[in-house]
Amino acid sequence: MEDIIAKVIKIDLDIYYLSIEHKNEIIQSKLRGNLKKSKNILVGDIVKVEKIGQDYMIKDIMNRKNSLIRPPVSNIDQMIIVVSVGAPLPDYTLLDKQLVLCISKNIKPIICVNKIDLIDEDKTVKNDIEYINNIYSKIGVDIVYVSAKNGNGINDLKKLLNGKTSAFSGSSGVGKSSITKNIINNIDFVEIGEIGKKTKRGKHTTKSVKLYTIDKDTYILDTPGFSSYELYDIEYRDLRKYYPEFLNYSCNYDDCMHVLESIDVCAIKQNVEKKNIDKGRYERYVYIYQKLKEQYDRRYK
Ligand SMILES: Nc1nc2c(ncn2[C@@H]2O[C@H](COP(=O)(O)OP(=O)(O)O)[C@@H](O)[C@H]2O)c(=O)[nH]1
Ligand SMILES: [Mg+2]
Ligand SMILES: [Zn+2]
Repeated sequence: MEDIIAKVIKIDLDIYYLSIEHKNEIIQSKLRGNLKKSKNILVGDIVKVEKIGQDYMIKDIMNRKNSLIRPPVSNIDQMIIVVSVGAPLPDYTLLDKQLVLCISKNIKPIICVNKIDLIDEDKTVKNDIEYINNIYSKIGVDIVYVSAKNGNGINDLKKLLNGKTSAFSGSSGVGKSSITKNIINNIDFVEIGEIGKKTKRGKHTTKSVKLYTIDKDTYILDTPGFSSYELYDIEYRDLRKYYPEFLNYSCNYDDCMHVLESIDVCAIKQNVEKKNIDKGRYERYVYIYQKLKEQYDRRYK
């Protein structure tokens, strides 16, 4: 029999819930003995499955595109970074950290600007929309403007999700839940929590990371895990690699960190001065760099 290719959407002790590729079908499976010790399967993994009698068995795990430790998940295609132009106002340091995380993990970042219905209420709304549009589209990030309140832009966002595995991130109050609710409205939504109940296992045994199937091959990660935004495995020396606008310029020294070096030798500082690089982005880079370096120094002193 031909192998089935499927995606792990939930793990409940030794039961793996799989969504079959190109189908709206979910099956339960177990791990074949020889895999048990060697591999730690994550939600998001693509696996090869065989049917033995009535049972589905995972016999192989495909190579991962990426994986995260917190939350433990693999093969995230894109991150919908939600920022709000009403309360809470955009936190650009947080936004930049999220972009660094995405770029370092080969996850496509998409900035989702929410609460655009507030545009007439306050001048800061317009300013923030303009700033985001100017600075972040210039460095190659896709931006989508929505209002979870009146539904504007939600269809554009839905289109971007098609055929992809997406995670939502952003601080509390920006509208992640409201947007998600809007998206899964009117879709034949597979509530995997229901499947969990049939196994009669305690709820507490379920790992909190799971993928919602919103269509064939279209998944949304459901996890509270993207809330601390520590860049836990990024070396301060590598931070500069994850700023697309820095890569256009070369400094006098290959190992220039663009922080303590003099402007005479640092092409990044020169181009901040010339306004080719946004000053705010640069200042936040320095701030994040210093935090990462402090962390590093504390660990290795
Ligand atoms: N005006 C306006 N308020 C919104 C919008 N989206 C969400 N909110 C409100 O913002 C608050 C936080 O939303 P919520 O979805 O819980 O944010 P989360 O913490 O990111 O999940 C709630 O009071 C929502 O009603 C929007 O598009 N416009
Ligand atoms: Mg929420
Ligand atoms: Zn430099």
